[in-house]
Amino acid sequence: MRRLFGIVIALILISGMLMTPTGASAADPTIEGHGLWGEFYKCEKNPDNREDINVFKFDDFRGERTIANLNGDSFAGIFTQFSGTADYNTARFTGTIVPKYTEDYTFHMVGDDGFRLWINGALVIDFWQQKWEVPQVSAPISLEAGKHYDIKVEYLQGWGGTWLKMEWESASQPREIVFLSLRFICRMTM
Ligand SMILES: [Ca+2]
Repeated sequence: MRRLFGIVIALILISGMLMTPTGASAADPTIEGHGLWGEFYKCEKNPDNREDINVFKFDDFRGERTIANLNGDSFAGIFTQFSGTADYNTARFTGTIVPKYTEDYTFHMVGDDGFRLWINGALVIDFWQQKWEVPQVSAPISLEAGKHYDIKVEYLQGWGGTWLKMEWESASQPREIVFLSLRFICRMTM
C-alpha cells in the first residue's frame, strides 16, 4: 500500500514536470495545485489592417497548461511554444477564487494587449481592445469568505509586449496579485 502510494506521488510529480517547460518562471504551476488553467490559440493578422480586432478568436487551439497567476510575466515563450510566434494569439484562463473576507472586492487588471474578466459568469471587466498598459478596474463585487467562485479571463495579444496583471483588494485585504486563492482544475488522467 505504501509502495503504491509512493508510485502515485511519483507519477503526480512527473506529470507536473511534463506540463512545465523548463525556463518558465512565475508562470509555473505550484506543487500545491494553485493556479489557472490556460488554453492557448493562434490568430491570423489581417494583412490590410494590423489593428483589426476581429482577428482575435478562439478557433485555432494550439495547447493548454497551468500557470501560477497573472503577475505581469511575459507570455512570449508559451505562445511561441504553442503557435510558433509570440504575435497574434489569444488565451483563456479559468480557475477558482476563494475570498478570505465577506466583503466587497475590487479587481484591477492591466496588460498588453486587451482582456476580459468574468466572476461567477458575470462580465466585470471588458477591455477587448488592441491597446496596452491601460489599467481597468471592476465595480465592487460582493463576495463571501471561504466560498469558491469561478473565474475566467480572456486575453488577446497583437504584437510586441505580451503580459497581463490581475490584482484584487477589499476593505480588509490590501491590493495584491490574485494568487494563493486560485486553484486550477486538475485534468491529469492516470
Ligand atoms: Ca502586445
